[in-house]
Amino acid sequence: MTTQPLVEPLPSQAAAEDDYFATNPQPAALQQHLSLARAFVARHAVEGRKVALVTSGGTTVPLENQTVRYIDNFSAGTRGATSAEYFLEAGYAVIFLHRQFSLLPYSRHYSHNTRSFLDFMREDESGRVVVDQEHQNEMQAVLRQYTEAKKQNTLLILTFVSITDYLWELREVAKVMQPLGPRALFYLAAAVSDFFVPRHRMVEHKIQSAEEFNQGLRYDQIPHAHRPAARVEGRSLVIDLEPVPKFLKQLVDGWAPQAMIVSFKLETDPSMLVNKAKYALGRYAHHLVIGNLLTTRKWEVVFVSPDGVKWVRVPRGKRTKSVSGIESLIGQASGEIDELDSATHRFVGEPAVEIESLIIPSIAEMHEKLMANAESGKQ
Ligand code: 9Z3
Repeated sequence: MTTQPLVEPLPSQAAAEDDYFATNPQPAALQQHLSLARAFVARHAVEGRKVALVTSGGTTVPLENQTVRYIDNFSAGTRGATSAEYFLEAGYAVIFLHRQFSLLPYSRHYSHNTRSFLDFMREDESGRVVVDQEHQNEMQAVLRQYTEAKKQNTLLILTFVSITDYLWELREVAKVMQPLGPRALFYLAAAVSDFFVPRHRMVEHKIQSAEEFNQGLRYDQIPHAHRPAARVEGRSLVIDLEPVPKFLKQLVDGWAPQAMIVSFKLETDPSMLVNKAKYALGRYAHHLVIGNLLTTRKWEVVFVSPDGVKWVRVPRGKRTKSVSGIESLIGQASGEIDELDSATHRFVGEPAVEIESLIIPSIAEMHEKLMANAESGKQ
């Protein structure tokens, strides 16, 4: 006699993925993005350049199909936009897949809410608009880098908005990048939602704020599985979110099997960071997890790779300013006490060091080694 399992086995990862893409439609701009990506990849493949796909910004979770309301997260895309600049500086061509209206490489220097581009400009005596004297050098340097990236055609900018857009774009662009083999690098800095509303449980129209406008429907009288995921019951907005399939395994094994893959792990509790990053590396078996804490992410990160655990920190006195960051928490996640006084400021005129300027060269070095190994494995 065969015994029946009490619980249905979980669908395999691949089946969950197939189901996700079969039931959550692709973004309208996908095919257009893919033809741009194909031309970009083909060109850089011929020129033998390394290509980094940098993801950046937060993903939305729409509650309605004609979306008025959505869930979002904090990410402004600073990490991604800044990193893209350092990848370009390191000789990579960059596909910058970012949340629409989040920060962009180069223009990020002037689109900050505390430093808008207008603050850098003035009218001269003849009424012509010019960059003020104080910012000439800085803006010239940024403008030159930007112009160079445009001239060399080394930066391709693509957008997403929702979590579903993001997953479609990531999967399809990864496939377009396959011919690059080990020259491709994925740098997954976007803050990706873990939960979402599947299309088949999404209402078409704006959720009404009062139950009496639900066209006579009393959701509490409908079986739970048939209720829309987001709905008004009584006076409350009730939202059931479902887990987004873990796509990283598919990326590593299926969509980009030869590429170097760098993922990020974000936590707020210092005591969890390193373990969660190790867990992710063990689970997905890729090349590098970069762990960071919400409050210290601009000044310290931890590299967790098969080689072990390595902290990357901006030295005190060279740290960028941050309104939301908490400098005194640096060192907490590694159990070290930051022995220097947090009130120490950098010397006037000494530029602050962006942590991405330390992260990217280190990744580029790891990538060189992986490419060399792949090359010697072929012989
Ligand atoms: C990060 O950890 C990024 O460093 C930040 C950057 C989002 C903190 P900002 O945009 O912030 O500069 O303000 N990204 C998190 C990546 C993520 O969501 N990872 C998922 C996971 O850990 C999927 S790989 O499960």
